[in-house]
Amino acid sequence: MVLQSCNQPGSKLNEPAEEISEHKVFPHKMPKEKPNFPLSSAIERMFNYPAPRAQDNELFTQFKYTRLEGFDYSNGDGTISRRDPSRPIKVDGKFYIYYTKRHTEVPPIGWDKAEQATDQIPSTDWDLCDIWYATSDDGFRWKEQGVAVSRPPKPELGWRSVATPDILIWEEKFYLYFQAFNEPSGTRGDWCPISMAYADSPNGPWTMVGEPVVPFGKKGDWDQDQTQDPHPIVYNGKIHLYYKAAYNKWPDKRDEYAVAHGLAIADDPYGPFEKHTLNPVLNSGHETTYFPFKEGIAALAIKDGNEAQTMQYAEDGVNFNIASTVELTPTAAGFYTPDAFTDTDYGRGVTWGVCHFINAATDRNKQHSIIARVDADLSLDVDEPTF
Ligand code: AAL
Repeated sequence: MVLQSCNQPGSKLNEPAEEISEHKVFPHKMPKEKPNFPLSSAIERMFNYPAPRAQDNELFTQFKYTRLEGFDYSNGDGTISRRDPSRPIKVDGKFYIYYTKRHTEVPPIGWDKAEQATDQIPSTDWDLCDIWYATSDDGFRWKEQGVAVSRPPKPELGWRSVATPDILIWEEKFYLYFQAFNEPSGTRGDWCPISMAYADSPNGPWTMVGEPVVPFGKKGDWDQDQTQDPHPIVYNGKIHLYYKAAYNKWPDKRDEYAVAHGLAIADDPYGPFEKHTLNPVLNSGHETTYFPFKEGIAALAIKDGNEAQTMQYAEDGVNFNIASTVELTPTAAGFYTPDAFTDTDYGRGVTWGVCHFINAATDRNKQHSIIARVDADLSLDVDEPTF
């Protein structure tokens, strides 16, 4: 039997809906372009995404997690923690990650009891930490190599904790940006600036600059109390460092707490970093995850804010829009992004990285975090750059 279309005499059943000129009801076949008849707001804004169907959208993905091999956690008793890893880099065929490591006699007592913290008792999971590093041949099995950047003696910047690093490769040298604490994180929040250490090799030795490289904003600015979660990318010939700050009457009124991300740009890894006049540039996301994508920069906003759990894209690296909504997002993710350092004019996207999981909700008395691998499908068909 030959099937006849009921639309028009003689038309084929599989004819693309957008070619049926009188069609005024949303067609059965998803149009690529926005139809020019009235649409509901929900259907209208589907065409603001990179593709109306999520499965065609290059900035849509699901995430897959794998536990890393090679790390000891003291049976999960809360005395050893690893969190906030940098993006992996590959040097001489080996992957490197840098991360916050806490190894304390007792687990953290909690930010709300921070006044009871001592030089041995941590307030939060990222208090009394150093920056460690590990290497791997395959991104799954890791070998912890030792400390990369340790806390300097009191009262030098970072004496209380150094945490949340990310890495930049610039003119064949290595730069670790991180949070430098001079007080336990706690009731005043994480009042710390971003500082930096540099090395000729990914194995160190690392030299701390000992001062803030992305200082706080001036009193009254959104980032007046902190600069956190550095995420550097070479873009348009300059170092673009994305960072986070918590703001809005916090910590006086913790329930009004909000977070946003800013952008600071420099010609040199030592700075000066000039803050973008449009800061903040991302309105949501508790940690920073950025990578070059096509001509622009893509970002993952994880938790916190109206646009939490979204992938975003800015063609100019500054003006971000939602590209997709994603779920089960990786916390504090750093993706393997070799073209973050090559000043690419066409970012290739990412397929895997590292992130952390925290057990705070299940057993706060043994609070600690573990680093995991995350796989994603956010890549374009572009070759991996070589150094
Ligand atoms: C993390 C990051 C920063 C915060 C704390 C440690 O996930 O956002 O590093 O200061 O939590």
